[in-house]
Amino acid sequence: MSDPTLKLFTFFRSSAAYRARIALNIKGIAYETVNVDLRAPTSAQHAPEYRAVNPQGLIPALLAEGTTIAQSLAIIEYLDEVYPQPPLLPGSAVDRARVRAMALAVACDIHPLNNLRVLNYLRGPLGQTEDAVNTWYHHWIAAGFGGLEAQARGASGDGHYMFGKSLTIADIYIVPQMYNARRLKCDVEPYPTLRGICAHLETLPAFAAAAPEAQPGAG
Ligand SMILES: N[C@@H](CCC(=O)N[C@@H](CS)C(=O)NCC(=O)O)C(=O)O
Repeated sequence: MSDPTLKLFTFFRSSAAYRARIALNIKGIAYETVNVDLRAPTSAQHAPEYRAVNPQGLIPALLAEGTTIAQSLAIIEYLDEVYPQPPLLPGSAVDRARVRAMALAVACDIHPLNNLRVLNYLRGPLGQTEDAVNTWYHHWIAAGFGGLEAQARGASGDGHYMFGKSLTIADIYIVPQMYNARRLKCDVEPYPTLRGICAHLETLPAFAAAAPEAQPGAG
């Protein structure tokens, strides 16, 4: 399956873009990429050319059907609607709500607190030390992962997926967040269910090909 009009604005280290890459790979969709280097001094997310694409100045953004879609969850649900196989949400309304709740715990409650611009604001205008910034980062990972560990323990069918026995959006959200938690040296020992699920998911080709190290220009 391929749609030559799809273009993903991405950066190898962005966990929100990592989510979109996983979804595109699961669906087997070919797409073009545009690299948006978030690192200072480039900070391409703030350049006028990128603000014209996504005025929020955040990645990912997906160019599809002649328009731009921002927000990874909007992108992924769009892909799921237009390319329904394999489905990324379960069949019943209550199960879909439970899966979305786990994805949103990452998207709304963990990631925004630890995003680059938040950490830079702590470092810059608020004058916090690198130790304080790391403490902040670890605190919000622990607060979020504690709840997700309990949710996944109750919802995972076989310890391979966050919900039931097949891939859902919740899996697409946990892997990049776990990747970042490890990169920032958070203690992930207290989350054996999440660790087991991620260890399985990371072996799947769609996830492996989306990993930061697998992206052109990573490093
Ligand atoms: N809720 C957004 C979050 C997007 C986001 O925060 N992306 C980060 C990279 S992971 C970004 O562009 N950060 C740029 C910055 O903080 O300046 C989504 O799910 O797409």
